[in-house]
Parts: sequence; structure tokens; C-alpha cells
Amino acid sequence: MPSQDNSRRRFLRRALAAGGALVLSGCDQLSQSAWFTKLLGSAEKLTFATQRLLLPRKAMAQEFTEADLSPFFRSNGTSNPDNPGYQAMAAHQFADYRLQVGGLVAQPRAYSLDELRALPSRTQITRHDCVEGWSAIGKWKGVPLSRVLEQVQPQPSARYVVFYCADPMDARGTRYYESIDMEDAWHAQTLLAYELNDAPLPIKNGAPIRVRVERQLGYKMAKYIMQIQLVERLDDIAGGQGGYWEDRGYEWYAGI
Ligand SMILES: Nc1nc2c(c(=O)[nH]1)N[C@H]1C(S)=C(S)[C@@H](COP(=O)(O)O)O[C@H]1N2
Ligand SMILES: [Mo]
Repeated sequence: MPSQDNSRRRFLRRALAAGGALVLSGCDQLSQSAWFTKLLGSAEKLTFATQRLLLPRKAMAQEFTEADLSPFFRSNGTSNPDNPGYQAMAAHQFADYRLQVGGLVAQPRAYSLDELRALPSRTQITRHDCVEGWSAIGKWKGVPLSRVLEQVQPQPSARYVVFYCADPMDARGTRYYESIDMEDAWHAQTLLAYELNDAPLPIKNGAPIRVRVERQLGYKMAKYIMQIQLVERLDDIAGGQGGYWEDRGYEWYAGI
């Protein structure tokens, strides 16, 4: 329609004059015009399609069946954090637990265990491989980390998700932490797990929350997660290598 074409041309001229630095908020007339709404809509679709292409590394880790479950899922590393704060929470079945999620996000949040359980869940049977030479197949239930990310809304500058754990400090004054990149963070099988083999996650396996990052080795799967931080860089955290074991020489990307 001629009138729409006119307003469109005027808009584009103004847009060009502004050098692309468009301030769109408060442009009521613009947002009511049909062609402009359509333009915004298609831009949004394009962004979404681009993200779907770029964000998840598509490959899924192998999943198994109930028949494959290991009779016993052993514990490794810390098996019961010798930390008064943690022990107090454990004594009350983690009713006072709050998972802090912050850093480079638009909406920092703290989640109770009930709130995490109320979010949509995923269940998966996968094999855990520890560099110390043992593997076990377990059934994990938890909230996909992607669901939490959708709520807290990472800022564009966020490149890594860092998990801080309740382990006591070691002799060197450092404690367990881990990190993954945004591709693994959005991956469908990356869970904040609260159940193992149809029972609440045992303390020895990371209660109340541990992460599952199924295409990587066991040491990436931080247990006893108290805090999650989105960050742009890892080199200014602890030993600077992105994790407790990484700071001691292990690979940061521990792909299987
Ligand atoms: N907080 C914390 N997370 C941790 C560890 C640890 O010592 N502390 N050990 C890691 C290692 S090396 C492995 S193999 C797995 C062991 O998980 P499991 O105890 O459920 O078998 O947890 C990983 N996550
Ligand atoms: Mo491990």
C-alpha cells in the first residue's frame, strides 16, 4: 500500500540518518504500524533460528535402559562435606537450601529445592566415567540447566557457567568448583540433578544438587552446588583454569 511504503521509506531514511543507532522504545506510532511489527517479528525469528543453529552442540551422550543400571553407584572425592553450614542444611533435609544463581544475568535468583523440583524435569540413564578408572551407569532426574537459564536470562557477555560447591577448603585454601561453556550449559542433557536411581540424591553423590554434563568426564560433574555464577572469563577465578582439578593440570574440556 502506498501510504505504508511512504512511512516505511521515511523510517528507513531516518534509520540510516541515525547511523543504525536506533532507539526503538517509546515509538508508539512505529510499533502500531503493521509493516514495522512484521519487521520486528521476522527479525526475532531470524535470531531464534540463528541461536538454534549455533547454541547447542547437537550430539547427545548415549543413554541406557533400566537393565543397564549399575547395582551400586559409588562415591568419589568428597563424600560428605565436613562443613558446618552444609551439615546444618543436611540435618533439615535441605529445607533451608537456596541455590544462588547470579553473575552476568538479567534476573539473579535464589531457588529452594522445592522450586527446582517444581520446574520441568528430565530423566536420563547415562554412564559416568571417572579418570581414576571406574565407570557406573545411573539414572538421573533433575531440572535442565537451560530451564534455569531461561529464567535468569544470561547477558550476551556471559561465556561460562561456574559451579561453586560446599566442600570444605583443602590444605591449600581452595575448594571444589567447576565450569562449563554456554553450549554445554544449554545442552538438553545438562541437568541440575536432585535424584539418583529414583531416590533423592544421596549425600555421597552430591545432595541436594549436582550437575550432570554427560559428554564430559566425572570431575566436571560438580556435587554439593551452592552457587552458580555466569561469567565472561575464568582466568580471574581461583587458580584460573576453570576448575579444582583443572587448576591441578586436568583438561578443562574433558570430552569423553
Ligand atoms: N563438590 C565436588 N564435586 C565433585 C567431586 C568432589 O570431590 N567434590 N569429585 C568429582 C569426581 S572426580 C567424580 S568422578 C565425581 C564422582 O561422583 P560420585 O561421587 O557421585 O560418584 O564427582 C565429581 N564432582
Ligand atoms: Mo573422578
